[in-house]
Amino acid sequence: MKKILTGLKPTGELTLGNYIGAIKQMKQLQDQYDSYLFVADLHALTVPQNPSDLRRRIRDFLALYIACGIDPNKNLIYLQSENEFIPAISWLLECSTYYGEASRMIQFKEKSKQHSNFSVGLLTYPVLMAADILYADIDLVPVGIDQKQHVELARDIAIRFNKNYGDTFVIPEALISETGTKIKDLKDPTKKMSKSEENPNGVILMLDEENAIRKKIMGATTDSEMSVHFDEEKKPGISNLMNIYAALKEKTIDEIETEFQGENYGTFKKKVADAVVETLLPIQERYHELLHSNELDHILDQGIAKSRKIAKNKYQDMAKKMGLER
Ligand code: ATP
Ligand code: LTN
Repeated sequence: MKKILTGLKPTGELTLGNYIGAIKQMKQLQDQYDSYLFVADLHALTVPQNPSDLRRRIRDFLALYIACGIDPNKNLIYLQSENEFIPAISWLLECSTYYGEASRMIQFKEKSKQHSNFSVGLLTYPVLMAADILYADIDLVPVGIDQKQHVELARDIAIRFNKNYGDTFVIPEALISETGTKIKDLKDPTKKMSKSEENPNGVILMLDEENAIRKKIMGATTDSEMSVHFDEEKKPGISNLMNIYAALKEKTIDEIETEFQGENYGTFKKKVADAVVETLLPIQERYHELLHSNELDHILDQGIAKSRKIAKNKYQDMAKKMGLER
């Protein structure tokens, strides 16, 4: 069975866009692959973090993903920072990475421009990401298009290491999902629904309360035509609500057009709000249950034990090949 790995950077809050665009797909992938899922908490440190916020977000993210249906029996789940062999492997890989390669990464170029003083970690970030992937002989890495270049760097490093020291790593591939529907901002449906958006009324957070969800959907920007008809150019607001409804109810756009023929926007929006509430409320309930039990710790304890064992073997193999031996 092929191995797949997802890394979650615990920054920001998860939105309905993340759920429909990424988490739902992950639930399908976990049935087809040997799946690894980890919180990239070491990666979060490349930019300044408030320790107590970071600590809370690490648990929050995990609890939410599991509450959404990421199954601990189908995924090896762990925290990156609890596996000390990963940064050790990263160092060995750094010594097989050219400065030119690392400094050419688009994310590094952009982020280093935003700050006058930035950490060396921002430069070595993709090498640590290569370690995350290569230690476990991962075949496929599902990532957004912004991370594709980093997976390609991991491939280059792996190919070089294999050439210099003998077969050590599986060469991973990025899995870019282009098919997922992009959910748009409810207030400005020409923009992506994004956790970094300043106007909270356009964004549904996974942990929003029922009243807030209903208010945001009832207040979504639409048009003056009064027909539930899909046209992303002319009717971006209604089309976005139709996409949300389609994804959550597993219906086609045609079916939705038929269902709401002759109905007004108020009736349609109420149905969309019902669908979102019906989806999110049980997830939130499970999330709170997880946060207040020791289930999360149990899952992480099991995950890290396996992950460390695999990483330790890989580290020892690499170190030996590189001449680090008594
Ligand atoms: P930001 O909004 O700050 O750019 P983000 O919400 O896009 O961040 P990421 O961590 O980059 O967060 O995204 C995680 C995953 O969720 C990616 O696979 C991305 O494609 C998906 N995703 C995020 N927002 C949406 C959205 N509005 N519609 C569909 N998929 C989304
Ligand atoms: N860089 C990714 C998070 C990440 C990751 C990984 C993803 C860290 N290590 C390994 C896939 C595989 C991000 O910013 N979302």
